[in-house]
Amino acid sequence: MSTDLKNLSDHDGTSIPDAVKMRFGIVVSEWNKEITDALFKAAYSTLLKNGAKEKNIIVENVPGSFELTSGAGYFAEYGKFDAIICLGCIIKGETPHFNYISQGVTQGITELNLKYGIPVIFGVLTTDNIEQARDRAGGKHGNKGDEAAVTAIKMAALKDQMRHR
Ligand code: DLZ
Repeated sequence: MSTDLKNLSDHDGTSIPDAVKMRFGIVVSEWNKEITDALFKAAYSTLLKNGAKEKNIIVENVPGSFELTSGAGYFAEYGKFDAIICLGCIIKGETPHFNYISQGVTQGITELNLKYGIPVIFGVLTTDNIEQARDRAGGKHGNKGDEAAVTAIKMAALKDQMRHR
């Protein structure tokens, strides 16, 4: 196995489009709150850092990662957003629950992307333990919330660019 693990949040800030006119929805799962709070804070500040206005960032919580699909679906159905960011953390336990929740939310978010044509971003950690989650929520492997925000901005800009082509 490679030991050359790079910090996943090492993106080139200069290549991120301006988010000043973009509107975002963020759905945050309450399970493993220590982690999802850290993901949220990073995502929110990355949006602001790239020009998004506070009034254009709408945040809602859902109980667990499984509910991210319906939460994001409500945003897509009833709101007007350039991108929706889903943040969650699923940690392996003693039962196969982990697999069902992970599969459910992955498939659910994929379907939302196809159904609504709005970028719905998968900012969900799926880890073996809390340490791996901490490493990816502001630790040695960066912050997945930051990456999710960058992805949201890039996909929203890409959609806008295609629409005006
Ligand atoms: C039930 C459950 C379990 C065991 N583990 C997690 C987890 O690690 N991360 C997470 O986000 N949610 C978990 N949940 C809750 C489910 O996502 C969901 O909220 C419930 O099954 C109710 O639908």
